[in-house]
Amino acid sequence: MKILLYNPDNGVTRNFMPHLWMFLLQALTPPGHEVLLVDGNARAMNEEELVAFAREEGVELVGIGAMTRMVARAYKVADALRAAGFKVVMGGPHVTEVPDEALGRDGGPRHADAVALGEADETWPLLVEDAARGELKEVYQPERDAKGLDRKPTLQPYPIIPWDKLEIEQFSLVPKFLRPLMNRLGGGWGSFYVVPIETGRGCPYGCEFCTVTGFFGDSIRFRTNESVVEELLLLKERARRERGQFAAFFIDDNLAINIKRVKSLLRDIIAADAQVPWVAQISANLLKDEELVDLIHESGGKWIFIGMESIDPANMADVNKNFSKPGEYGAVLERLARRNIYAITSFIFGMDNDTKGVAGRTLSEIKSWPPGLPVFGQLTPFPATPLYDRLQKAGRLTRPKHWMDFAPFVMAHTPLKMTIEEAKTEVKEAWTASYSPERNAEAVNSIDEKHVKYRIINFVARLFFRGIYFPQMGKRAWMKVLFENRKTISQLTRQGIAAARAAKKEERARLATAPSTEAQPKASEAR
Ligand code: B12
Ligand code: SF4
Repeated sequence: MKILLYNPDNGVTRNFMPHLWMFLLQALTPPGHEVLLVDGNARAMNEEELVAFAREEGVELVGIGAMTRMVARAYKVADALRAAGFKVVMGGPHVTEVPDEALGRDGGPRHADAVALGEADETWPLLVEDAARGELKEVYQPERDAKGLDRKPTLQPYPIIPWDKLEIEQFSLVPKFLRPLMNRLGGGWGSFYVVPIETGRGCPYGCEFCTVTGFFGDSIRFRTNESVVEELLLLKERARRERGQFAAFFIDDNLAINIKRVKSLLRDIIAADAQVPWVAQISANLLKDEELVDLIHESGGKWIFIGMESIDPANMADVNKNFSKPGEYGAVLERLARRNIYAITSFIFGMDNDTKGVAGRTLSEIKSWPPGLPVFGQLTPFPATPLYDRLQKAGRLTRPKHWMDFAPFVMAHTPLKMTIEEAKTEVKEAWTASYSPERNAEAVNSIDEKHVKYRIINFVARLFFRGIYFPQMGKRAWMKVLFENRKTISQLTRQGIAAARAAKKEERARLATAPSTEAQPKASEAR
């Protein structure tokens, strides 16, 4: 049977990195079936084009996965495919949280023939075999334990995702028009991939707005260190073979949730020489451990995503995230920066204690920290979260099915101390000020005691992150950004050339003063 797995485009981050679920389910598909992957973020197709593609390819089953914010788009695609006679199964967080919607059991139209609820690692092979026999059921759900909860996959063993062979050209982060130039610059920068790798699942913290504790459970399950190390070695081998740049995004919700275990993983990565540059999500409270931060550095950690949410402790208490202390954020970021590790700091506006001016207050705090990549959003009640239930009970949801008419950065409930419109304005102000050419220059200059490569990396990352709020997908948009930031670009170029010359000079001096065996070519080579 030919299966198509489809991920709808999110309209924002586009091809930032592949979605793990598609590659994982492909690896878990029983032998004898062929799986095609289409990520709408990297390969845009409208409904008609997708239907035509599925027909041409002779697809017999379509699997669609979606987060809440893409689910309306996912339903549209599913409707078109079903109207054309294809069997459609949907999975992922949203359908798990609101399964009746996809199946049309809530009075609305039906969008899927079947849904796979929760973690599908063990149900997917059964579903595929049922579909192949023409016996697809409506609902696939993990078996239940004695307490009536989903029995979660152990992640041991974990399937091999062949990153060394997979076709991922569409996910290169270097804009097409810049590739020839970047190739000429060398260093493998003509292509740059970020690849998702999970090392464990589950989070016990239960923050009020988050779906993770509900979906993956509060008990954490880890892959073996060996299987993670093997996956990293595949990436490293590909990077070497293709002379390209590959980074890993450890997508665990909190990589350091078990300090002892993460240290042992990082030590094993170092021992196996499996380091690739990596990014991971770690909460601020776990980054106080100096030894951990040393290991992050030694194992290739470059950027840490920290869900800071708010600089107001009252807001943190409101959303059950008291374990993360705003007063400690500065010290945590300094600790990372001392090892040249920087942070992607995520903030939420529109919390119940937020008032007008929250953007300005947050920005001035951010400016007192080492330069990171701040991202901003608004508090969103995702279905099946404690936040959703609280707001619903209080009658505060203004758009209870906000996902069906998705509006970027528009809240679905009214915060207590500001309006929905004000919250949107604050988010916009925060993005605009954080990635303005002036702020980019200021951020880069604030680390002028560091090697120029760190300033360049910081600057390039800022240009990409700016694109999350101000999409800059085409050549024109990029040219505009480059033009606006021309002063910083020429400053960094001058500094980069000077640093390269100094390094060469130093190397020549070193060779000149080195013992003759090292400095002189061997007699055989000289001839
Ligand atoms: C990586 C990630 C991202 C990446 C996404 C890009 C990418 N290429 O992956 C980035 C960093 C960009 C991102 C951004 C956002 N994210 Co995010 N993200 C994640 C994260 C940490 C990991 C996703 C993952 O790969 N998980 C591992 C895989 C194996 O799990 P899975 O996807 O759930 O798939 C399993 C099952 O669901 C099922 N399955 C999934 N799809 C399908 C399809 C079929 C057909 C079948 C049969 C089964 C199936 O099978 C898989 C194996 O069991 C999750 C949290 C988490 N732990 O999952 C949040 C999460 C998905 N994100 C979330 C959110 C809210 C966001 C943002 C909206 C945040 C914001 N406010 O801006 C943005 C929006 C993104 C966008 N622009 O659209 C929420 C989604 C909640 C919801 N109900 O939709 C999550 C669950 C985290 C949370 N805090 O609640 N995110
Ligand atoms: S926000 Fe992060 S720490 Fe809080 S429950 Fe979700 S995954 Fe866990």
